[in-house]
Amino acid sequence: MHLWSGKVVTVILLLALLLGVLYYYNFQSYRLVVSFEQDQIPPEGGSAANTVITSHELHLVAPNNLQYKQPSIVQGRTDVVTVTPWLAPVVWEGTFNPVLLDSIYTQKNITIAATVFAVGKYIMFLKNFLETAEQHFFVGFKVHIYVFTDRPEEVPKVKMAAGRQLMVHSVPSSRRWQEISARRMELIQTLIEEKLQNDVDYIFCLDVDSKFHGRWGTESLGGLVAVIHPGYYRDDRSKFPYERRPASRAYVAPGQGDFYYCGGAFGGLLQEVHLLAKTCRSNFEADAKEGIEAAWQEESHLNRYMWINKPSKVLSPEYLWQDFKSRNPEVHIIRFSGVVKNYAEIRPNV
Ligand code: 5GW
Ligand code: MN
Repeated sequence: MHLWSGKVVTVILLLALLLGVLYYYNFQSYRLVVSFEQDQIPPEGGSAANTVITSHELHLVAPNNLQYKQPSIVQGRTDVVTVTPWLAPVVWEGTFNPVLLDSIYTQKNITIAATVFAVGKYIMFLKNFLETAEQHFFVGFKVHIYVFTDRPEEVPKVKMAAGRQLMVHSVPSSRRWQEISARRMELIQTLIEEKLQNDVDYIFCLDVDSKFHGRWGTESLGGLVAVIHPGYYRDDRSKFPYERRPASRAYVAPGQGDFYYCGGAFGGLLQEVHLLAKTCRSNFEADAKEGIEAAWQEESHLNRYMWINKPSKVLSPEYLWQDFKSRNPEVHIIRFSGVVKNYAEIRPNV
């Protein structure tokens, strides 16, 4: 009897040891996966772990007297996907109530920043961009537009509504697109660090060779916000123009990738966009040191970033169409689109 219970104790101890070893092994491999992905993030501070995200998303208060159409739980858009597999909303016309959203966000007294680069001849696009932003971009909200240009004296005088401001920052001229592109993320990173920390809640980074045609407002707010590229959204992921060389830090392997996102528009909470800009810049620069330039420069790095760091809100191609493309039936409204440009005329010929 005594001997038998001794054996039971030994078996139990052995089992416990085995479980301990298994648990340790599992924990180690989990840590390996995590630290591999963190290679994407610069080690010197600002990593996801020590970034404090103060979110306006967490508590949505509506005014109690607002009258609006009853939302349906069984009827809505059925021709498009309105939620990602990680349950982020995909914003299409007909999925949100603009009056309700505006009344929720008005109470939060938020400020939205937008950055736009107009280097060299791209200054010619700025007037249209700014004038149409006045008509459609966060109308009725506090908006600060930051223009980065080498031609500050050519910035058009556009009349802006109360609470909306234009800030002009000088940048050196550059003949190489690679330099302009590389510096975009750096300038966004330092702008956030040095100027925006205390007065801005959300930021959007937009291409200047585009203009607004319809509402772009509070429905687009989220932690990390990406826009679906209009050129590829019906294609198989094998056709997406991701960076395909493993040597690049923008690499996306075959069989990976959710959507192909635009480099010409992205945004979100200030802290989220800061981490994105910092990470993309550091990966871009580390690639450059090894003589690698990703297929679509920062757009490739952005796509790699969004594959690992899933956007919490995805904007449909309504939010960055292209003027040369005819409108597809699922696109009920074009809100923002890239203008047709004469490359020979506007780009520095290097
Ligand atoms: C872009 C391509 C080749 C050489 C120079 C440029 C360029 C881009 C430039 O000379 N000046 C400039 O301000 N940019 C900024 O980068 C603009 O904000 C522009 O919207 C953005 C992205 O370049 P795009 O719009 O030519 O790129 P795609 O992919 O929209 O055609
Ligand atoms: Mn563009």
